[in-house]
Amino acid sequence: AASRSAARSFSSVPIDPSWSKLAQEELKTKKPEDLVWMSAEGIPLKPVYTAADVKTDPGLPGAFPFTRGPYATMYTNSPWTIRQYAGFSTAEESNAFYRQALSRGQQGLSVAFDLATHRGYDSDHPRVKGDVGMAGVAVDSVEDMKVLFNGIPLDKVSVSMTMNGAVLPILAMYIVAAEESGVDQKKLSGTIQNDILKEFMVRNTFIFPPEPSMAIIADIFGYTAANMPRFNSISISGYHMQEAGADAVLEAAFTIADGIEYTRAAISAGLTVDQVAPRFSFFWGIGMNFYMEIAKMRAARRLWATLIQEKFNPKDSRSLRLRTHCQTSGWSLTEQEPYNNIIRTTIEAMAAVLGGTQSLHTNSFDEAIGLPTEFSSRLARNTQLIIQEETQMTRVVDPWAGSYMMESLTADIESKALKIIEEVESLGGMAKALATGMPKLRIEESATRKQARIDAAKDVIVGVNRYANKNKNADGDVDVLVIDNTKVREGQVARLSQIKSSRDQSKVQAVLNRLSEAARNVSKGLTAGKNRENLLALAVEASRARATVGEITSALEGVWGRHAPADRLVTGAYSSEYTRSSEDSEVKELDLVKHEIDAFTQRTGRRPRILVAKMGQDGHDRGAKVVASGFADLGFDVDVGPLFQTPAEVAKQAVEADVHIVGVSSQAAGHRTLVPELIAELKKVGAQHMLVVVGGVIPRQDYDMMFDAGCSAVFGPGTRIPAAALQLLEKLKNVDV
Ligand code: SCD
Repeated sequence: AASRSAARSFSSVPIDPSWSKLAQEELKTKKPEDLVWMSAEGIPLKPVYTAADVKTDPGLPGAFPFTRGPYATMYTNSPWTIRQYAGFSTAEESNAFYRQALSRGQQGLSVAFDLATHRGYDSDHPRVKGDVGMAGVAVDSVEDMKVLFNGIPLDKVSVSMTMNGAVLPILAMYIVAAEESGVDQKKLSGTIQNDILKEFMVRNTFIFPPEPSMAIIADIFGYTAANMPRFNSISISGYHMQEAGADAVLEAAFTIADGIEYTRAAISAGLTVDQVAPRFSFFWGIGMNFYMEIAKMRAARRLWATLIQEKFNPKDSRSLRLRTHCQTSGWSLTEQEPYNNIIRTTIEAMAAVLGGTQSLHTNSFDEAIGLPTEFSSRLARNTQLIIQEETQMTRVVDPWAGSYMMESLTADIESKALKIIEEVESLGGMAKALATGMPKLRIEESATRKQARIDAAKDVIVGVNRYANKNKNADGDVDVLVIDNTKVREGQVARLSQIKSSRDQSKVQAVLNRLSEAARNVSKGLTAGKNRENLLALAVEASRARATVGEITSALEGVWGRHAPADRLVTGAYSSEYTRSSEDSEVKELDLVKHEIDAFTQRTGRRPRILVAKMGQDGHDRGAKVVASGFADLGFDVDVGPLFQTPAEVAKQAVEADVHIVGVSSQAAGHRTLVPELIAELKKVGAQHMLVVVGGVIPRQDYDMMFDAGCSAVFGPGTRIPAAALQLLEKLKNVDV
């Protein structure tokens, strides 16, 4: 314990001496340095800041280096866009939801597609049985897209689409749906996420390998620059890095480094920085560390302006202006005492607004449990309306400017992030850095350390690791939206066959052949517009001819293949952080786990072995990775299955590795279909003795269904890793292994 508290003292952090004298009287035996708090980013927050801490003048909003905001007048002239991310089930149902939201104060749309669509599969593909319509809306063709926006004026309402893998068919279908409703693409305003680098890093809804994926992005830049002047061609996203466990510095650094890489990709494709950068946009996650998040947004704007100026010397000042969307942190929401999430979201929304966001999504309080209902969506939207219209917060631009603390923190984040950006650049830029695995591992290590701090109650989460309500029913039952996945799928399958029987098949085939030809030319290194066709232009033609998402994807996949990532696991980070952060009693719990593992090993001749599996198209793997790292550090043998498996594939791997436990991680509602199938598959191959446990976002209502199917345990969000390990070791005592 003595060495641990020594690690917490910060005698090198400069503290104002006059203040220290004043403070000493109140502190009695403590020292002023004891009040310094070290953030996850490794930035010390001091109890008091003075003018001596401020080294940088932030300048004016709307002017280089844009620390204070991309626009001069900001919200005083035009507030941020209230833009809630939504989509579920069928295009009809999502359309009705959008229209209602717009009538109740929402200002822009943001479409969530289902995982089948993200990964370029039509709804009738056997791999996506559990995914259709679940975590977003199912879209297979331009006919679905037309229904999705029916009655919504696309020349007036800006539409953001979160799509990265199947970005060509989806953006193409959006263009064609608008065109067939009488709106020319020139008039379309909105944003396509189109950020593949972070998919390879953390979000995992890629389809093709990195090189052709970057070619797709460059083609989209080229096409939108020429034809869609009001459309943002990319949303360079740090949000998903934060959700995967990145701290604020890692999030800012890797995102800006991604932006630099995309600018380079555009220039190599023959475009100029000023043709593309003014229509780049960004996307931050906003978590609970209030000052840090505001400072991150200010620092990121300054970094972008400075680095783009330095590296590409644009003529148009709009190329230097970082405009961003923000989303409150999904990860900070808890399943326990879900109404606390309303408060968390409000505080995070305030940080986004004080940080100067252009567009904002506020989470619904029930998102750690399941899909939001009409009630919870309304509360989430009203959170923004109240901040925008009741609080007068919009009356002043960047009110934090000149705060000793805020300017100092902004500069600290800037300099720390700059170091990481330089490290990425020295590896040859983000695409090359990604190939080394560096960014992914840094984020996973940060996530694992965070989990250890939470398990040790060093990072407090009210209602989870402190002040937990012993009365489990105190909050009553929270409703969640339940999707009838089978019904959505049947509807989609019927529409698909109707489209396929009514279109001109030879026309479809001809354009798909041209797509494959263009894909081969991409592989040969030819450039769009010069010696090969633009992929998005071809996808637009294909969509007009009623080719489907799956068909357009297959035409490319036939040439490029589907990307299968290699993976590495973080080791040592969990146990070291846990030991450093814990009180002695909690460290003893680790000894207890080790003791039980030894007993198991004595009894059976080998260590307990667990396969951590992900099924369906759900690529959210932070939970799976953290659990795998934690269990490995505790002394389990851990196998990590590849992403996107079918239940049969998981059963096969479990048998081959002869594991004792299969741990399924589910974040996107696939468990209802996939877990019972897995248990059936295990029986089929004679592995009914294996314990199946499931963890992740599992609504309370589904627990009985999981137990009835044969699960041994369900671990919701907030489960401490040592506690889960002890529970499993206890259960293994009753299993003949
Ligand atoms: C703005 N304008 C002003 C002004 N402020 N004019 C005068 N004075 C001011 N103070 C003008 C702008 O120039 C612009 O005009 C117009 O008003 C709109 O403002 P904006 O700032 O461009 O705002 P908006 O249109 O809302 O665009 C914001 C972004 C855009 C640039 C950030 O990219 C965007 O909306 N992104 C949203 C991304 C998103 O929803 N992502 C969801 C991801 P011009 O147009 O003439 O310039 C969800 C997700 O991934 C979830 C997790 C998961 O699934 O994994």
